[in-house]
Amino acid sequence: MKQNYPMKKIINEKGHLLNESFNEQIEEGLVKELYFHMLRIRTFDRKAINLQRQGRLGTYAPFEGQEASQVGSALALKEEDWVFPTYRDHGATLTFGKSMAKTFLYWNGRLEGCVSPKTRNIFPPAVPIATQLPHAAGAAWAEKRKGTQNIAIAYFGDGATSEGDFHEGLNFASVFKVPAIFFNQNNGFAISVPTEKQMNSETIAQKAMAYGMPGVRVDGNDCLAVYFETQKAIEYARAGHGPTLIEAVTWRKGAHTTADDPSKYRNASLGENIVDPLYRFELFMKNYDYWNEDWIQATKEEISNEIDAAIEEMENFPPPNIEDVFNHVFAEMPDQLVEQKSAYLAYLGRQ
Ligand SMILES: Cc1ncc(C[n+]2csc(CCOP(=O)(O)OP(=O)(O)O)c2C)c(N)n1
Ligand SMILES: [Mg+2]
Repeated sequence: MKQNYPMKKIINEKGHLLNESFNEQIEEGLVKELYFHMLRIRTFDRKAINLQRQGRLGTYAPFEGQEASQVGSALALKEEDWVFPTYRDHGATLTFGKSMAKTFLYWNGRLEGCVSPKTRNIFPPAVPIATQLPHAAGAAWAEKRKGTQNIAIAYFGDGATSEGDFHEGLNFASVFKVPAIFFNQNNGFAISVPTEKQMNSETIAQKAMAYGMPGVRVDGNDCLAVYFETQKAIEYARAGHGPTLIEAVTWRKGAHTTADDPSKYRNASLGENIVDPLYRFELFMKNYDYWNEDWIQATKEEISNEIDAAIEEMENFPPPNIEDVFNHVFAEMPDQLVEQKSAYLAYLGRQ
C-alpha cells in the first residue's frame, strides 16, 4: 500500500531541493514566513514548558518536532477558513492568528483562552479524541450550502484514526462532498501506544480510499512539502471537488504532556535519526541564499518581545469567575447542576 501513497517531499534532510528547478516556484516571502512562524512557535513551546515547570502554567502538551506540519498547513489557509484543532495544535492556531496571550490562558485552564479572535474561525482545542472531525465536516457543509469558497480543516493525530468519529467525519464529508481537509499528524504515538500497535494499515493516507476521497502522504518535517500539498488539497476543496485526507508523517520529540514520562515506554534512541524540521529548513535557507543573519537576529528579538508581553498579559489577567466552572456546559442548566452550583457558592459564603 505504501507505494500507492508515496511520501511527498520537496527538500531532503540536508536541506537540498529534490528538484533544483523548484526554487523558481518558491518566493522569498514564503520562506521567511515559514521560518518566522516555526521559530516563533518553537520558542513559545519551550517557554511554555519552562513556565509549567515553574508552576506558572497548568499541564501543557508540547509539539516540538511537529512545527513544519503545523506551520506549513496553517499558512496555506485563508482568513475566512475554519480551524478545528486538538490540544497539540496551538502551533497551527498561533500561526493562523490566535493571540499568544489567549493561548497561554488556555493552558492555565481559562475559559477566555478558548474564545476565538473575532476575525478568525478557530474552535476550542478538542481534548476528546476525534470529536472535532464531524464538527469540521459540518462547518464545511454549512459553507458549501451558503455558497462560499471557505474550507474547514480538522487537525488530528494517528491515535484519532481508531475512533468512530474519524469514520463518521470522513464518511459524511465525502458523501456530501464538502470542502474539508482532514489533516493528520502521524507523530508515531498515541500517548504510549506506537502507531503499529493501534492499526494494521501501513499508512494513514490509504484510509482515504475507503471513503472515496484523495489520500496524500507527505513528509511532515518538510514545511515546503506540507505547505504545497495542503494548498493543493485546499484548491481542490474550494473548486467543489470535496475533502482530502492528508497524512503528515512527523515525530513528537518530547513527552505527550508535561504530566507524561516517555522514557517509561519509548527507547531514548528512537527518533534519534530524525532531522529537526526547523534545523532542516535552516539548512535549506543557507543552501539557497535565503539566510540573512541581521533578519534572523531581528526576528529572534521580535519573538522574544512578543512572548514576554503575552506572559505579562496572561499573568495580569483578571482572576477567573468561579461560576464559570458550572456555566456554559448546558444551554439550560439541569437541576442537579443548579443545586451543586448554589451549594458551592454557599460553601464560599457567597449566597
Ligand atoms: C475519546 C477519548 N479517549 C481517550 C482520551 C485520552 N487520550 C488523550 S490524548 C490520547 C492519545 C491521542 O493520540 P493521537 O491522536 O495520536 O494524538 P497526539 O496526542 O499524538 O497528538 C488519548 C487516548 C481522550 N482524550 N479522548
Ligand atoms: Mg499521535
